[in-house]
Amino acid sequence: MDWMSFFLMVTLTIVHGDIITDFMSRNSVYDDKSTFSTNIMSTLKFRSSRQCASYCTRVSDCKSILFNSETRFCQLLLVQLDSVSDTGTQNTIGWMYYFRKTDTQTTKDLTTTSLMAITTPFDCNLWHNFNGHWYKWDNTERDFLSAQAFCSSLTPTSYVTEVTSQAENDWLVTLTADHCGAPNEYWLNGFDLDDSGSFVWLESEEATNYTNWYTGNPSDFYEGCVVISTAYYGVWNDIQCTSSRPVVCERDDGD
Ligand SMILES: [Ca+2]
Ligand SMILES: [Ca+2]
Repeated sequence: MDWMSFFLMVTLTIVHGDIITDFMSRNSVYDDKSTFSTNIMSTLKFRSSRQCASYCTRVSDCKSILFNSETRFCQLLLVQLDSVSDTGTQNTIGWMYYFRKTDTQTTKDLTTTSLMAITTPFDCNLWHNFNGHWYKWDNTERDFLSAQAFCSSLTPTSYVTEVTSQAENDWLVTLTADHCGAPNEYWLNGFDLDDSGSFVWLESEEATNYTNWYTGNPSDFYEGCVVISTAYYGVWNDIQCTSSRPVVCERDDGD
């Protein structure tokens, strides 16, 4: 490395470090640590830890971040990690932990920069990552077949959400009700193929092993499609496929 490159690298490191430390502090104790899924606000993709940190400082509920410099994933956390919220190590390595300074600590910074004057709320029009899958909320009410067509028409292509765990079910409530302020009944991709009352996921073609049926459901009566009520604890109801509901589309990581 020649001196010019070295000088440039040092300069970039210093500038990079300064922007981070204005708002976020580094704590390597929680590098590569994981936490409860309910503590993860969302997972986004940014080019640098600086962009990840910057996004966090503009979202009021974001308390800390884990940024992976290899995959570029940026996890926004609703808590600062401590012995209670730390649930062990991540499946992958390369995660660096930063926590957001308290308001008192940043008051001085606020007056000296315009960055904090920008307030960017959670953007419901973007894809958001949860547990390795991407989700996109859409508030337009369509019948089930149109909702399916809508998801598959997106770029990248996707499918109506298939819920395979309690954590994913909770995430749909968080996304639609908490973040997007639109608690409602949303289509799921389950379908009662043979009118037997047992549902399969149309994308994975697997049986609905995890379910969260509301009492008395599936109730059938020509109700071959499924909705999740994010206004009511994420319970499921089978309804007629010709009803109109909004949708959350899902796609796999890397798609
Ligand atoms: Ca899923
Ligand atoms: Ca029903």
